[in-house]
Amino acid sequence: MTQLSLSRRLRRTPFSAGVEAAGVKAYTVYNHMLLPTVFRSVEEDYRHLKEAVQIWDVSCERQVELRGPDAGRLMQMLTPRDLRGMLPGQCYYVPIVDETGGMLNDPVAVKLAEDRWWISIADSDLLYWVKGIAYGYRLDVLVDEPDVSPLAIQGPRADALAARVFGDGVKDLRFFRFGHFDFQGRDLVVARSGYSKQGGFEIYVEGGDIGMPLWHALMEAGRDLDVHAGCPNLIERIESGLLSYGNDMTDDNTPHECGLGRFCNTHTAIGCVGRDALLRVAQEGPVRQIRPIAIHGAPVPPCDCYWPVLAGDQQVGHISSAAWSPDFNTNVAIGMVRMTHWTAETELDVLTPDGPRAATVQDVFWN
Ligand code: THG
Repeated sequence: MTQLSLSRRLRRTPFSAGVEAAGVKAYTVYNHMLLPTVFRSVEEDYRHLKEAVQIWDVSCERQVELRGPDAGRLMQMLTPRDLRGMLPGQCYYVPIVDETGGMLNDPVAVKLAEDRWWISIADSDLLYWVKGIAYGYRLDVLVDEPDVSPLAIQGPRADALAARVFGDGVKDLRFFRFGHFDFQGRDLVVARSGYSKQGGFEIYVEGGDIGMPLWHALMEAGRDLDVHAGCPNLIERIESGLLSYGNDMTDDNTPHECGLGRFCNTHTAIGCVGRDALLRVAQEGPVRQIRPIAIHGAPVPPCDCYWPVLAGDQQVGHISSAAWSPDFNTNVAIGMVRMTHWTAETELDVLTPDGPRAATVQDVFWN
């Protein structure tokens, strides 16, 4: 079996001791930090996530903190989503684009106060781009990566578990809103959000020292709920259409190609550095776009490179993520498909490492 050589560059997290004690079987590296990918098996973890509740070490969702009078102005320079209506206490899923309109990241922006934001980043070194803009425009803002490590509670029993540790008030949180909750005398930001469609919360754990105490408290409180250590699940996130930066999109894609046009208000997002470039695609629409694709036949192998998508002998796109779905009894996949072939029910072929497979463009994701 191939192994990953651990070292200081592959940063451990405040919860690594708990993750190891829970028997983590595999990791990936995300923002130069360990991210568990398997505990029992991807399929067993999937079943448990959909039926019970899991605690996820998603410390790798690092925060880029903006602090100072120009924090809001800087945040709007980064994204084509109009942030003028956003209030403290809200989280927004925001495409981040460069001057060509190319995707640099797809984080969750957390507005703590008018002059203080966290950008909860996906896997790219966004800090340098943000620091460069702040410096180049001489903005009055501090940009850094604080000691904040998200811990997620995900699954249908997440409300029950969170209430036992943070009190019933946590159940009143609306989707993509956060509140402040006490844990052992510390004030923690807790949001109703997370990288699954099973529901749950994300705790922005400020100060690594309370990481393991919180981990133990959640595990103890959830014993009778059958709480397990878990992690973002490949099958569940493809079924749900949750995109993965670096897998399903890169700086070669516009937000519109990624199906993130609904998170763009390019006309009114004044100040966004990619605005001029995006005004064109916002008007014309993209010529290729992310689509849910069912790949027929037996379970496919892991997708660690683009798999060409063909119409006859012409390439019309590629698959970037794929997995066997036990619940839908088909291989679920995320692909980028040209306009000529992106209509639902279009029959295509996918060149998998196991050979060509019939596939069908879906109308919507599976969940
Ligand atoms: N939570 C937090 N930080 C993160 C992630 C997260 N950073 C890395 C990565 N995940 C960023 N990518 C995503 C992708 C999708 C969503 C969140 C972060 C997401 N999307 C929902 C959807 O598309 O249905 C909701 C979007 C909305 O309606 O606003 O949740 O998971 N902290």
